[in-house]
Amino acid sequence: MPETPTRRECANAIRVLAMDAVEAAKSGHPGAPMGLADIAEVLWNDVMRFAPHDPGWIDRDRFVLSNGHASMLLYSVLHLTGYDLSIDELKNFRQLGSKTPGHPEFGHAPGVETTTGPLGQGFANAVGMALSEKLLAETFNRDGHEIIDHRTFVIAGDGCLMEGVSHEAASFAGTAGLGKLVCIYDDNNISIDGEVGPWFTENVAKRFDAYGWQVIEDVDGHDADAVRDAVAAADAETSRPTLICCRTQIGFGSPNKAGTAATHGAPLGDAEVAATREALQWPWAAFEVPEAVKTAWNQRARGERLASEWQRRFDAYARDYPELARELTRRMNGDLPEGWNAGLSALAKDAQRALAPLETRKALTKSLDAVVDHVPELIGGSADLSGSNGTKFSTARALHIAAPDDGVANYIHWGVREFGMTAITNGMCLHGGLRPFSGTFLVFMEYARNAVRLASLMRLPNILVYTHDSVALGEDGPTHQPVEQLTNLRTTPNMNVWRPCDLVETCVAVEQAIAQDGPTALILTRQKTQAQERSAGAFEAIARGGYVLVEEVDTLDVVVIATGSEVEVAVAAAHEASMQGIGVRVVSMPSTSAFDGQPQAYRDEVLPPSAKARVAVEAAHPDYWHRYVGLEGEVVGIETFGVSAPGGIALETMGITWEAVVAAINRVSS
Ligand SMILES: Cc1ncc(C[n+]2csc(CCOP(=O)(O)OP(=O)(O)O)c2C)c(N)n1
Ligand SMILES: [Mg+2]
Repeated sequence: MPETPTRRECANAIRVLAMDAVEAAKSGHPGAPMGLADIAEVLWNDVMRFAPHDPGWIDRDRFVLSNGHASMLLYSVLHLTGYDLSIDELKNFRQLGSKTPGHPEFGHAPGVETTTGPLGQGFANAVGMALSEKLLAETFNRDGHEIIDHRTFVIAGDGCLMEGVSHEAASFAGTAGLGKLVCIYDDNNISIDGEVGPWFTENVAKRFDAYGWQVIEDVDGHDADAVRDAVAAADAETSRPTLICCRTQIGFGSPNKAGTAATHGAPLGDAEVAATREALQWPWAAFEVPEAVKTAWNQRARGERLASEWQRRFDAYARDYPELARELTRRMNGDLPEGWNAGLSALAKDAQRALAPLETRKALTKSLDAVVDHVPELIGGSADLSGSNGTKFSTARALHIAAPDDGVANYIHWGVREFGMTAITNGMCLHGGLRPFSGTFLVFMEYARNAVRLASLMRLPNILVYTHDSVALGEDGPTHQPVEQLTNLRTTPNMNVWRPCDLVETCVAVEQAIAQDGPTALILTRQKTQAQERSAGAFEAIARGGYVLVEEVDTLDVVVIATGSEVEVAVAAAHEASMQGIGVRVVSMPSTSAFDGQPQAYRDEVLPPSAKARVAVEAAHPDYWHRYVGLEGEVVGIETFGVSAPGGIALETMGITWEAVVAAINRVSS
């Protein structure tokens, strides 16, 4: 091989590494990395600005591999360009404890910006990253100081562009005018079942054109110059996102399997690997990359240059705008400002004195009003239910609605796009610098479900507001009345779930959500709830997720656990039971996830192991509560779909009444 390898030779390094790693793992997806290798070579060697020695450099271009099954493309490139990802990690592709899991996972290999694999969501994450870049640039850049100025690149395959979430996100990105977002479409005409003709025929280019994107069609994805020219055209367009449609051949280089679905998700096999090596004129052994190719790929020196050049510009910015520079650094580090929660604490104290009934969704608005000005990185939104969700705080400046003079947007009308909204806000969390919260009805969490799961898998500090949290929402009926969703959220690993009962608990829930570095679901009522009286001790204990709210008599006969709007039901039942001579303790449990994280001693104090007579009440599926009430306990819940009727009647019909709780108390105590 000559001193300077050709571009094709550099790209072939990706092809063989991908093919070899899949062979070694005896599983994986060689086809897409082989098909995309020429494009990746152009992106990493010519186009993107990044710093392998400093993967967290805040002004790096972001890259998302939305077709996450092509993970070996990303791992190969990260290895070759000089990220801290050794060849041994590539040899350990898909093995336990490696940095190279089957699909790219955030937090494993440096340079992996998000977890992808569930098709289409990476695309939406990229939209979120580009949106964050735009909003942060508007907030922090000053004349002559373009301190935030990076692009977001995403590669998406046929699968990603078939998935509905990419349609939602593409539509939003066009509307939002994300000029620094570039999507490269791997148009290889193949998905798992074969040539896509029978199931994917629409004109993708026309669709994106209709979304308001610049579309560059018919690019030969194996022609480096053509790809580079297309990216240059994308760069030149500043007000629209760009889709570059690249025709590629899946499994490029494999003499007998290229262009077929056989390369999609299985090792090529020894014979075909050998034949491919031959066809690519790549005589080197598995995982061996010749020095000249390594040198051509290594981007460490360029990355150091780019990052230090940016650092010089940032230092100048910090001299001219020291406060802005400090603020940007704080926000990108994910630190909260000094005293950020003072307003919330004051509101909670006032509310504890005032004891006014209120919908907990309206309690959310009050809580937000008490905190948003102190935490400027908060950015709200709703999927077309702003008024219903209570997400729109009084100083909200809505994207594309607020006058430019009002300042940078801190509120987004997401339109009716729950999945897109959630996957996009995941991308915003990944980008850093903004803290999104967004709302819909609890029942429509399911539309967004897999993005909720990925927020949890990645432990992103995404705040998910879900209102109209039970059959008590009333007349909209069973299609809108959640039953099984709370259990679903609570059994999602890493998810923090809060279902506060009144304004005081809502203040605490919002505070905990903001303080978290993982995801939180805030579950709120449509209807008014009573404000609960509390001792000073109970007030302090709310943050622990579960605490003794009411102790009716001296003897502890029965513990009743309740959340949200059913706390008042439990309190009424406890009162009645005490008249009957049964000693009842009411435990308010706004957050099982927070409560479960408390020391055993505290949990035993609230739910004494000896107190086996227990009742839980929640207007939702009962099963989750058996872990708190045990086999001897009872749960007053809802096991069927709801009914179309006014909220009070719906609750009564579904058996969520204080009388039902009293009956259960009597049964468990007898
Ligand atoms: C949401 C989701 N559904 C299904 C899958 C399983 N799956 C993985 S790749 C794939 C086909 C994708 O086709 P394409 O994007 O064209 O990939 P290519 O075969 O071209 O590499 C499917 C169905 C998935 N990963 N995510
Ligand atoms: Mg395809």
